[in-house]
Amino acid sequence: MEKKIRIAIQKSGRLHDDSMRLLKECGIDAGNSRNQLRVAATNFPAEIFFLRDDDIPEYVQDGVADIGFVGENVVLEKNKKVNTVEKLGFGKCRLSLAIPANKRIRSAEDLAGKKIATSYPHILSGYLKKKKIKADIHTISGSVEIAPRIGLADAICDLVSSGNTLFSNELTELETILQSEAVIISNNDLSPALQKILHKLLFRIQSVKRSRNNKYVLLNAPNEKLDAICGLLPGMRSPTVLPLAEPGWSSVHSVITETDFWNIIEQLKQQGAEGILVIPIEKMIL
Ligand code: PRT
Ligand code: ZN
Repeated sequence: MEKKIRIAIQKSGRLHDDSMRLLKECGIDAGNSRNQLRVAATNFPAEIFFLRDDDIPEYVQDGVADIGFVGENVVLEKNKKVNTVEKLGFGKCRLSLAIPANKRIRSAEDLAGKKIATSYPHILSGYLKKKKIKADIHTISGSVEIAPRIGLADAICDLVSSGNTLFSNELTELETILQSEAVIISNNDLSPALQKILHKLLFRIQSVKRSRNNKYVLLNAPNEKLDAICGLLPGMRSPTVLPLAEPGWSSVHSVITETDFWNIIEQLKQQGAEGILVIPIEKMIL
């Protein structure tokens, strides 16, 4: 029988939809499977397991699943023996210390002797130890943000993304302990057959990630400006230049990255580019 890689993803919660979408964009169809514990992909040697995110590192360590999609924050907190093999670019957040807005606490050092509520005792104790701060960690599993208001703690250490939760609980961020995003973890002893499937999956994921960060650009340029315009457009090798029916003009095609996108577009316009079209890329294979 053909070997299948067992992939653990979050059953429901913040990472579920993005994980399923990424698999789909990699051509791995797991159907509409939310209510099942596990489902076989129809067109890739994979089985998808739906689990609570907190359990994923242990299942991957123990070989119940071969790989898992989970937040880096969970991987570091659970501290299991697994390999982190790829960052996924979604589920971005930070683990931060926060304090009631009215407290006279200016830095993490001022938390010495104070009580900090968190669901991340392992990461927090490592951080405090490194900074030689002796504080009292109070572990709670949810609604950490209300702990100061009910007198349970002087500060909290929790995940933040937009900052709305802190704001509506009158808490201010003191320091960021960790930047996190969803990652792929793998079991330490994958067989060669499973490693091969993992590489195939990683190759597809990297192509999808690259395509999300890049756009395809088409524009018209007067021939005398071609050098300047091509200098702004590196492309995968170099830009493609095709003559237009109108004499003295060419069509230029290239790929630009999201990060310098507007900057490059403005410079292209300054150099006389016209009719600029920007198109999303579905897959980008190097
Ligand atoms: O049921 P299960 O155990 O699987 O899920 P869960 O409830 O433990 O986790 P879930 O779905 O809430 O989060 C899964 C993962 O998403 C986390 O481990 C992080 O890696 C990632 N993630 C990204 C976040 C956030 N952003 C986030 N903002 N996880 C939680 N939050 C919470 C945070 O704890 C706080 O309560 O959202 C609130 C803050 O958000 P803002 O936007 O108000 O700052
Ligand atoms: Zn959880």
